[in-house]
Amino acid sequence: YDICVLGLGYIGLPTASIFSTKGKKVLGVDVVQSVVDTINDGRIHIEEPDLDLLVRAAVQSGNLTAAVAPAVADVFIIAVPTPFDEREDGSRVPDLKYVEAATRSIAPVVKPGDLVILESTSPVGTTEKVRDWLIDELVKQGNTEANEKDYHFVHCPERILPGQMLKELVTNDRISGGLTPEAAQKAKELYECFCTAEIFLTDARSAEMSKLTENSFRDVNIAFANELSMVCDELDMDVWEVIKLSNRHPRVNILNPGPGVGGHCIAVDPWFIVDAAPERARLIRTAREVNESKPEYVLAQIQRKADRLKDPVIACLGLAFKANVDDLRESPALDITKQVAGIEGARVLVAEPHITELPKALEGKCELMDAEDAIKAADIVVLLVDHKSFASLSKPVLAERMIIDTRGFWK
Ligand code: SAJ
Repeated sequence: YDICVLGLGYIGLPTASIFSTKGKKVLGVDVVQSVVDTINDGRIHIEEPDLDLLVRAAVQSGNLTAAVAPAVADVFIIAVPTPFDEREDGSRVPDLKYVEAATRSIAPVVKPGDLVILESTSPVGTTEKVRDWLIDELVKQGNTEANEKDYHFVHCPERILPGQMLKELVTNDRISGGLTPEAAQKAKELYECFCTAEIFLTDARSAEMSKLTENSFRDVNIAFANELSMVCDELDMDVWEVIKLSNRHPRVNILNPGPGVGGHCIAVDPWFIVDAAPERARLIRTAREVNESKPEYVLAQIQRKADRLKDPVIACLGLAFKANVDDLRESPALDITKQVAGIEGARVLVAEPHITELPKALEGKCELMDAEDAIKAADIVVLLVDHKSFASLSKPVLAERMIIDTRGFWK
């Protein structure tokens, strides 16, 4: 193979597919057999606009094959998740077990001259660990001559936005951070086959830190908006009006308050910086705490309205972590809905146009229904996700309901 991509999730699958459509022979590796079978069938196991078409084209071209174990290739791209463990004080520590396992798994097939690229978002220093794990595994497997100089190691973080991944994969600038300049250059030349934007060369640690910094920047800015929304509530003011006016200043661009920050990137990556420099990363940590407190704050708002009614009917609109995606992981909307389901005497209706059955945590506790039917039946309507389809809900019906619009969507 030209390229072996380890991890066929939200990043690995589009990346493997796009390389295949550019004529590269790609082996996609995933430890889950059903994922491998689905892809070899030309189908997909995740939802992302047009990804199905890309994967089908890649598989039909004969250039993309999936398997549960890696094989000989010139390039290995690691795109596995980097989850975290939670400490008692609420802070998070990155867990690199999947990156380590993926790295060690290529030892039997990697050869001198190969390029090893880490795409997974990782704490500073991880590319160096990848190098060390690989050499350690090679030595363990009997290759006592194994030398790090024979391989090229690079961190080339993904930056694509769920919901518009295929466009951003091609048009976003990228960073190629090598353990050596030669390695960075090699990765740049590889990505140039589909990336039409600029690719910047740097060292691996700077690339790792840049990626974490980008997501932390967004988190801090969303925290500012979320804090402002709570301040305005206390002052009995309309935060949306305040933001709209403030944003008319040429150097002010406040983001949107919401029910909290979800997804597996922005809610996670800032912790990797906090973990690396706990005494210094004060603002980044506080921003995380502000954003993490928002679901509870929204729940209290709902509870106060529910307390005024006997057997309230509450409609929760949206479960996804953000608008127009089907991804419910790390979703504040799901979190809040779970808690609403626990409100004494309440009947909870859920509308989420991107799913056909309720997630396990809500089964038997809520009713999944069409959004229009849900608002008609409800006393309290809670807008949790600004899905496009919620824009056209009946205004007269909404006007007669108690509304908690966490996104300022109906303003
Ligand atoms: N959110 C708000 N208010 C806003 C913007 C977002 O509450 O004004 C919430 C969203 O509802 C969602 C969360 O923040 O719950 C994150 O959504 P997002 O659209 O900001 O970002 P993600 O997680 O989908 O993707 C981010 C992107 N990073 C940046 O924009 C800096 C993307 O480019 C990265 O590739 C991705 O993380 C990643 O994989 O790291």
